[in-house]
Amino acid sequence: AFLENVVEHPIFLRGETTTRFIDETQELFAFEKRQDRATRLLTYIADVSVNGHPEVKGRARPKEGAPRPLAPLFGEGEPPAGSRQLLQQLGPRKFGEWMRAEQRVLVTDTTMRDAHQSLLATRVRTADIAAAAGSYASGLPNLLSLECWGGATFDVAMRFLTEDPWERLAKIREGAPNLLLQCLVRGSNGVGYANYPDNVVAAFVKQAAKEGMDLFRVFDCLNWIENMRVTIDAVNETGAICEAAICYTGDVLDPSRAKYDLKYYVDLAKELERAGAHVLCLKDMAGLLKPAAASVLIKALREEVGLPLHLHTHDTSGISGATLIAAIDAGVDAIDAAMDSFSGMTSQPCLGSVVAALKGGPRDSGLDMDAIRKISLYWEAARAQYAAFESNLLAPASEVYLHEMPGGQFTNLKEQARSLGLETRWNEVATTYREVNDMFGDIVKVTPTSKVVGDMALVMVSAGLSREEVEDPRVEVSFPESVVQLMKGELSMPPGGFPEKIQKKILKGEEPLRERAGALMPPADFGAVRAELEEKIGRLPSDTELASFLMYPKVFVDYVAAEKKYGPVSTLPTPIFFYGLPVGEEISVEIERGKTLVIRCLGVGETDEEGQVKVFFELNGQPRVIKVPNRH
Ligand code: BTN
Ligand code: 3PY
Ligand code: ZN
Repeated sequence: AFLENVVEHPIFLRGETTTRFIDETQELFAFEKRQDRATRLLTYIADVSVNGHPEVKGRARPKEGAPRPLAPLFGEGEPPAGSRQLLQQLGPRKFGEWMRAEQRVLVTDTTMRDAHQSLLATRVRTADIAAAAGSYASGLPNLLSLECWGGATFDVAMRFLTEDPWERLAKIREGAPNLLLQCLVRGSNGVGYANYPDNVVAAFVKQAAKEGMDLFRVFDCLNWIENMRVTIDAVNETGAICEAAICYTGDVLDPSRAKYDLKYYVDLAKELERAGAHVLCLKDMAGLLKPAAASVLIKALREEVGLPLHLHTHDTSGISGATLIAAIDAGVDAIDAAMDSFSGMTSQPCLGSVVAALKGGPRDSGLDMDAIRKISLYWEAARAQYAAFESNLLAPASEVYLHEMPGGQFTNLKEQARSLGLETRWNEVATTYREVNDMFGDIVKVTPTSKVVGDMALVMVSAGLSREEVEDPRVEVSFPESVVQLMKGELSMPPGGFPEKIQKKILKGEEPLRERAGALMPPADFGAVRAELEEKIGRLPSDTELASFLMYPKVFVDYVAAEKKYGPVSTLPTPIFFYGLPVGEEISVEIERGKTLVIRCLGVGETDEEGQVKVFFELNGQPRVIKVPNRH
């Protein structure tokens, strides 16, 4: 091993060795194999430096020399008391009453969840998210909440970022002890894409509340309240705020979309109030709510129900700022917005601009413009690291009123279409998406139903199938599995069911469910599942690990294996995580509180006959050599 280290050392290879080479080059003596955390982390850095990260392969690279994001702090010591202390004081029911009585517009910042889900394929890492928590806590203590968890973040954290979503929650909780933390839960689909047994969803919610989640926004992908009750009840057992969401679709002022008229929304709202919600959310996931419709709908909802109303929208059309102002004039209690540098397009409206528009008026949010600007600058620098995940969407698009795709899906589906060679046929995909919606009975499209409609649209465009052909019983169509699941009623059920003819064809004679899927599933036996997981990971799993496994059995086990191999990669700065450590550069990484590694890369050797490459490091001043395969 020693000789190998000599002949492969960059100094040796460059022919720059002197008589002092062996005496002065301590890393030549580094060949121990202890697989401690530091070694695993070095192995990861070596591997990604040599091979690159598969997630950014072939994609745009961040600009050279971009500044490292530095999260600002405002003031010294403990942050001022905020919405979280108010919740602890009042409890969730009274907190809702306080929201409703409040004159100020209450603001939720979505940057940590929906904004990057909608702009950067959910790829923003814990390191960048958690770093900002203290900035919000000290600079914007009168925010209503930070939406920072749930939705697609849970899956993506484990699947693509090799990190634990619960660790993210813990770090945000620690950084922002004064603000409500908010998450998105897909009713009985949890934070996944399928139905789970009732006790799994309930246990998940309980665990999240225990780990510090304060506000659960609960929706169902077809607005089916039966599918939301288990989640609503579970939230109400925890002391957290239960915010029940109605997904907005169609156009409430358009008589040709009468299925989704004012009565439809008001009835749902009343039912959710009866179901035990503390807050009502109007969730406009695609950004279809036009200003005039917002005026009418918000007024009606606030007149007909006693709950505070929280509006969520997306700026895909470019007009959502006007929608927010109309909603605020109509009396909406709270709004969602994204920090300026993460706003617009498929994301939420621009937080700073909305706050500025309200300044000095009767519904002034009270948020500090200077703090907003500084926090936005932080996010701007953080965003620059994720150039690989930027979509090429350059302008707002009124075509959203045609296809009605949720903000988070729009750019994703475009990317999927591109990978299928349909890049130049996007207009067909968009039109077909709408046709599938109409064929399925004009349904709510939000995760997971939006994915099903997207799957079907891609199949039709790729195979050149028209709606007539798909509906024709004589034409053989191979339907995606997700479409079969939807038509069976496994995700949720639309009021009045799916159109019978197409449902029959898709199910090929199989009967659809007559009941809620979650009620038909046997409850999970947590003891048995825990034992199964222990067997799989070779140690006793924690409660949060069990909850992850119940949501995503395979993704979680793969994550554990990757973490075991590579160590705590979530602690690496984002450029290092995706691109490795450039030769000559040094980083310090806090792998746990008080335990910091200082890592410098000294050089990368040649590839040997076995295809292995040595990477030379200095770890806390000590030389280390790591061998990794060259996979090029
Ligand atoms: C996993 O194994 O699921 C986590 C992904 C990490 C893969 C590492 S990143 C550097 C190196 N390059 C690869 O292609 N794979 C590894
Ligand atoms: C999700 O379910 O992830 C969503 O963002 C739905 O809008
Ligand atoms: Zn959204």
